[in-house]
Amino acid sequence: MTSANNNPAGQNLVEQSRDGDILVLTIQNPPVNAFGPGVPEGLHAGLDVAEGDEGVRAVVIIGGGRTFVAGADIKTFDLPREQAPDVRGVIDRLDAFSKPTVAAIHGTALGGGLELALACTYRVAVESARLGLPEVKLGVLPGAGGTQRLPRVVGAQKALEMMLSGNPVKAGEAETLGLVDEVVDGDLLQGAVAFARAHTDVTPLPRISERQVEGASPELFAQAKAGLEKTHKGQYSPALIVDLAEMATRTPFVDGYAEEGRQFVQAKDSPQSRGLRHLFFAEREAGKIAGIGKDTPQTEIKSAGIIGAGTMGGGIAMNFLNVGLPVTIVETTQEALDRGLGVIRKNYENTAKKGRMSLDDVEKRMGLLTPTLSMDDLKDADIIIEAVFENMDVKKEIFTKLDAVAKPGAILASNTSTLDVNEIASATTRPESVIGLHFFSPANVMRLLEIVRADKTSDSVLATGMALAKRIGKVGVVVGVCDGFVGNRMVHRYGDEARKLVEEGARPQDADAAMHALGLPMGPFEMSDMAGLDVGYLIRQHQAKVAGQPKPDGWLDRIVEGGRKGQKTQAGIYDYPDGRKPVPSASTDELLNTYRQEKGLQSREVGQDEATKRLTYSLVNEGAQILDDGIAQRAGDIDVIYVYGYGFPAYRGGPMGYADEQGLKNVVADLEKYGQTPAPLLKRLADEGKTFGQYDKEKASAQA
Ligand code: 3H9
Repeated sequence: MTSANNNPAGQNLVEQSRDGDILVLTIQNPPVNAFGPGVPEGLHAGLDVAEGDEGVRAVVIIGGGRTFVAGADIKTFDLPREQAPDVRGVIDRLDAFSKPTVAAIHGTALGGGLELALACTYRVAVESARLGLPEVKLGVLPGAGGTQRLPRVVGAQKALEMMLSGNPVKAGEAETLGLVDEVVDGDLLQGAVAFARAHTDVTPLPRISERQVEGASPELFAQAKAGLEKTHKGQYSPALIVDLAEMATRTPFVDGYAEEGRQFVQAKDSPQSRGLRHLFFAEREAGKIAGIGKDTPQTEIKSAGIIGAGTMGGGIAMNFLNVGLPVTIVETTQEALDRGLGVIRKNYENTAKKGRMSLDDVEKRMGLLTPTLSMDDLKDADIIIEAVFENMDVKKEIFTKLDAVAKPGAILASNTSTLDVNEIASATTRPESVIGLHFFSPANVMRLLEIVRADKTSDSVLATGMALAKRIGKVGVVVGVCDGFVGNRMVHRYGDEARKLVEEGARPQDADAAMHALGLPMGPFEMSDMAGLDVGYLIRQHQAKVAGQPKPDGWLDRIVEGGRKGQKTQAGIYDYPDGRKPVPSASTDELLNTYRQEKGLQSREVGQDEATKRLTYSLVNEGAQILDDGIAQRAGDIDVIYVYGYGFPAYRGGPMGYADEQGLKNVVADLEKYGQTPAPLLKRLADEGKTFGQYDKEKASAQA
């Protein structure tokens, strides 16, 4: 079968068949029937037949395979206009078509898929189908009539909700909203044909484009605009969606539709959309592991064991309980166990209070959790995840015990965030079963999972880890063993650069503001305060001791020595008068003044542009080295890690995607200007005029 994304233009990807007086057009463009080249052509060919044959009294459009049309083919967004599939052309034709047309929906009708359905006279769907306009998630707006037709069907408020969240509705709700005319029980095609046949005599044909929008008021749009500051800060396309929906309420369809077409093209060509599209594909690529095919055998995971009921262990346990997997959780004292279980219960009860879960569900999940003080109780677990504090000796001791207790074939995982998984594995007689699963805190919320492949981790264990990530709703990314793996290794370099900026004269809040300017919710110092300053402090002290160097005496060390450890002590680099919100600290200013004087440091004004570049490019530079070291498979993987684990805005494309957008030559020039040495791979790509995106593609085709 041809894939969704490589059909030469002109190919007809729509099968025609007849059921008496009904012409059935089946879109065949696996895997998701994207509206790519060949689909408009095929639909036009079908409509030609329907038009020319008096025996055809109605048309049914259905998707072959697992879904209706899941949207425009995102890969064609970069094509020159004349090569892009003419989605709007076929939609216009359907809107004006002289015979009834019925969209028969299963799987998902998303984006251009739903727009296709909205241009048909009627829509029927199976109960499991979902319908939505997710374009906002790609930095664009519905561009084939969606902004004008959806409000005319579901009303302005619901249309805004659907288009701004990008989330689909289920067929049942769609029927209540009038978006679906009938939910078909049984065979979709038969149901759709019967529906079409029952509507062959309707005149005039109802057309959504001729309807008026209901439920619109100027306040609704003003409120929607105001809300964007919170939900879509810094983003370009959401405000356009609001404006276009508003236009649908007061202008003829054709005017709003023409404006939508113009705005779609602009949004599509924006760096924000390029960034989000890059992330869309990077996330899907990240799930692929070079050399490990879909047929790699996997361990069936029916139960999990977790060692440690602290914040991490508890959060990890919740992921498994949420998908119905029983968990045995081990602690060293009854008190710690009770505390851990109490926190899990409280988390669930809070969710229930917010109405996002029933109390019954809380009990169901808690019922799957078995607390114990004995590691022996882990003997039946299919996977065991160690989540105790970061100490190699303790971890090795635990893995030696696990080796004795765990059943053959069980996966032994460590949630270490920095330690050498090879060394941990060496404490067992089965290093092939050992893997790192680095969850991010809060582990029940953060979507990232770094899957650490140690030297001897078997392919099967790795493939199981990746599948497990998907099952518990995480985005899994494979990384190699090194200090800090991908994310934390980059953060270390970023932290170094942030400290340097302050030494040179920036205030901590300036460095943080420089990253807010890029769209990060937190800058480096707000992040350090949240994580706890003592952790980095202890690492620096330890490293110096091991290296036989004098005790570190940086300004940050002095802050910690003054008892300010971050948010948890309500005082760190910032003050926390209300417990959570950082407020610039006079005490830190004073400490910095003294420090600079003592060390004879010259203070200078550091501009925001310089700070943003130095901080961001320190991430990019370390990312390039990580790539060259083979710790990450792809630059795209690094972006996925940094977006899902560290809050880098997806619409900037992640740090590596952002660097591509800036031009690697410029990145190198800036690094050099500010005294950082560009990583050899970065330098080479810049010299060759290439991007990280090209690097990933070339590597993938060399491996294919
Ligand atoms: C739009 O429609 C604009 C219009 O308003 C205006 C037009 C003028 N294009 O996610 P999966 C690939 S914007 C190209 O792993 P799942 C995907 O890369 C679009 N390719 O499966 C992957 O490839 P590979 C609005 C696409 O079952 C494979 O299909 N629509 C597209 O977990 C399987 O995908 C959207 O934003 C696409 N549109 O989830 C929907 N979609 O195997 C985006 C998927 O080589 N898609 N691929 O890695 C989705 O949300 C999910 O893919 C979907 C299936 C829910 C459909």
